[in-house]
Amino acid sequence: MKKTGPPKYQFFSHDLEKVVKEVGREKLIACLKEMLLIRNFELKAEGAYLSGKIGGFFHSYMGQEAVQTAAVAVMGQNQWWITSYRCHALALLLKATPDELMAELFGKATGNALGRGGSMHFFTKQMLGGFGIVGGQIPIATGAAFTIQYLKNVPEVQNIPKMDVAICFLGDGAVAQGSFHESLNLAALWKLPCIYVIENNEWGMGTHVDRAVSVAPIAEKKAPSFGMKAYTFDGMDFFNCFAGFSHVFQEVKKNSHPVLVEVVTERFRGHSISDPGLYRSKEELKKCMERDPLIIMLKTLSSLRMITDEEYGLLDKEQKEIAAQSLKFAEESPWPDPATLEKDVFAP
Ligand SMILES: Cc1ncc(C[n+]2csc(CCOP(=O)(O)OP(=O)(O)O)c2C)c(N)n1
Repeated sequence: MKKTGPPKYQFFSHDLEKVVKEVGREKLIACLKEMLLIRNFELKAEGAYLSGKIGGFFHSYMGQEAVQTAAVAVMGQNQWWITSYRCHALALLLKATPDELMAELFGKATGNALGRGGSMHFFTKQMLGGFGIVGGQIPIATGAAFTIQYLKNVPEVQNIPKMDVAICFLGDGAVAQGSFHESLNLAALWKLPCIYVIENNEWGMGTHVDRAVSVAPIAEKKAPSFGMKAYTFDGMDFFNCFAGFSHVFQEVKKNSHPVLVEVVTERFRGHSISDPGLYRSKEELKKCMERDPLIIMLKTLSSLRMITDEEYGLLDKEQKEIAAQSLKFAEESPWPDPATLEKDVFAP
């Protein structure tokens, strides 16, 4: 159960008109499409899981779509990206195909990790992984940021892509881990271009953030102890996230200094698919789902006359079809050959 009411947040202040003008209709619609793909992909996969076609873990990103969509739209694919086990959206945004991701959930040979990783271990060329260990990705992001800085001084090193920043997504539950504190301390000390993004969806499994983290707002209170700047965004509002990430990206590129961002968001599902979510009431859940990031974006774009309900319906239908096609691809794909079991296993 929640211990207290939600803390009051001072969100990054943005000028909607300016953001819309800067981004333009085409890119905004493309972002909405990406959010619809993430939602429909997970809905389809969830259905397959519940009918016994997918096994293992499954952590839904539903409710949080605006956060990573805005971050990737701002910073582009050509950065080092890393996140926790809640990694379906980031992989889609970094252009892993829905087919290879669905096949990975099914454990098929055509999967993103050849069927060996499952839901928690998606990756792309720029995405250093989904991570099952809470906080495990934070030192790795710090190392990626170190690489960026190191390569600036050693231009003769080749074959390592040159990025501007490393972006590390983590949950509010990971803030209490030692890896968070050690990483942020080193990043600040060595002035590493790392953007740490706490996606505060208020829950770490069934434990409310108020019972797990001693201060709130988290970024605002924690960042000064590392000599870092803090920002807080409204994670349900794509435009606030976009404006906030734009500001932070420019700042980190200019100063080569890490920043701590807290994005206040909601997860619409249980911690994982096997969690019935008995720790929050139906009313609480209903209330948080009223701020669906997809609907907020649709309403904002409609009010600006950039989209009609019919156009939204068509976009949604298109993304549903892509998700359905990925399901078909996964179902029809072959199982991995048991003879390859030891391939790519490095430990003796
Ligand atoms: C080191 C470690 N401790 C405990 C766990 C079990 N565990 C898995 S997820 C989780 C909650 C993490 O919550 P949060 O960081 O807020 O992320 P969210 O699930 O809300 O995205 C815990 C305790 C784990 N995987 N790793």
